[in-house]
Amino acid sequence: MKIHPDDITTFNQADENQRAEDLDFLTRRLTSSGHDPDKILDRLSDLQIAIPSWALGSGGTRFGRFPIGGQPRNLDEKIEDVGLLHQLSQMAGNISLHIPWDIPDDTERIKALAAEYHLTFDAMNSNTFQDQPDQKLSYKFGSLSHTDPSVRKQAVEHNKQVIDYGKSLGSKSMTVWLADGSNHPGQTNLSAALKRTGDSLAEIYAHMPADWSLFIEYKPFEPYFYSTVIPDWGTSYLLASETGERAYSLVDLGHHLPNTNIEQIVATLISRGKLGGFHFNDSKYADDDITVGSIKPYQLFLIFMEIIQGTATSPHNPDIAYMIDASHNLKDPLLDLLESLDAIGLAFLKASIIDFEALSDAQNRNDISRSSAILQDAFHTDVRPLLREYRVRKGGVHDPIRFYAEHNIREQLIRNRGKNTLATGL
Ligand SMILES: [Mn+2]
Repeated sequence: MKIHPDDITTFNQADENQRAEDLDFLTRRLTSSGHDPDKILDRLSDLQIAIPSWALGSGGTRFGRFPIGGQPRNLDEKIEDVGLLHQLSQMAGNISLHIPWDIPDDTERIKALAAEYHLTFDAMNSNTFQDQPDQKLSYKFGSLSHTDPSVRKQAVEHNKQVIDYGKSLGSKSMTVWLADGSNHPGQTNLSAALKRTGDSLAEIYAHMPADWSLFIEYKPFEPYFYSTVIPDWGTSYLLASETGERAYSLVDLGHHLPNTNIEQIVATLISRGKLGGFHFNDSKYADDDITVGSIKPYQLFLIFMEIIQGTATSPHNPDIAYMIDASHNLKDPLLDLLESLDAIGLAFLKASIIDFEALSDAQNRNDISRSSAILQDAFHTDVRPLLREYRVRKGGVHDPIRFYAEHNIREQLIRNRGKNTLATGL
């Protein structure tokens, strides 16, 4: 669904004066503390967040699923939905495909359709964590790490095929989240499984074009509960370093044990030029996959602080591929994604207005109280006027969440697609 530009203009004009006043107040504050709001907005424009093709329908748990109506029935409709998110927010200019859930029937046509919505294809995602109906060998006991070379070969071939799809769509990277692991002590030889995984990754890497990157995602538990082959950033970093120059670690916020200092992991990886990808979500207990920023907004702010500082001092780190990796079990997926985009934009803007010079000075003097005051000052600044201004300037709407509700978009989607549609994905 494309929104008519007149609807956007009408919506934005409604409280134009109030917005101008709010922006003026913030601009004066920022300018007086040495910030250039236009420069900050330019940097925000570079922060495009990929929406995964599997996040547009209702999610579920292993206990059940409560679908909502109007879900996208095919890849075309998924692209339409991401296009809508991007048109409203101006922050979701990429789509991340999952194979085999979203195999493009005709890559040229799909590429052209995405271009119509001003979308490009971000990292491709393979799947060796479940068996497909037509699959010869089972991944029950692993894929890239399997003891049987023929299962490993099948998994490697699948990854190569995903790269080939990505090549024809203009993607430049591949994410491997390896679910391999074990449920029982003694079930696998841990070091041998890691070695086999490294060998499989090397084969996948060798298949990538020279301008592609490989992202290696880690997770401490689930779906296996005793061990996972790539449990933490250290193992991911080790594999990335051994696999090659264009292999990087990918940090998923939910893939850590409770209270892990994720911002420190981000800082360490960037300092070594090895942070390639980042997945947004939030959690209270484990990999809850709920709306980013809804539980720990301060953590998100601290992560962006490390990203901004790190990329300034480690220019050898590549541009980070950002993606929202959440599951929408109760909320309307599109609304939830718009909320996530808001949270990401606000955390980024707050981190952008940190007085880094003063912070560095306070750190060098070991003035803890001053350091923390500098962070609090940025974090508590209401930067919403700046995010609204960004969207309006780029042709989006100042408040995508309100626009979505007021224009009854879900109801329109249900009318167009039906009430009992099902989207492929988790
Ligand atoms: Mn992820």
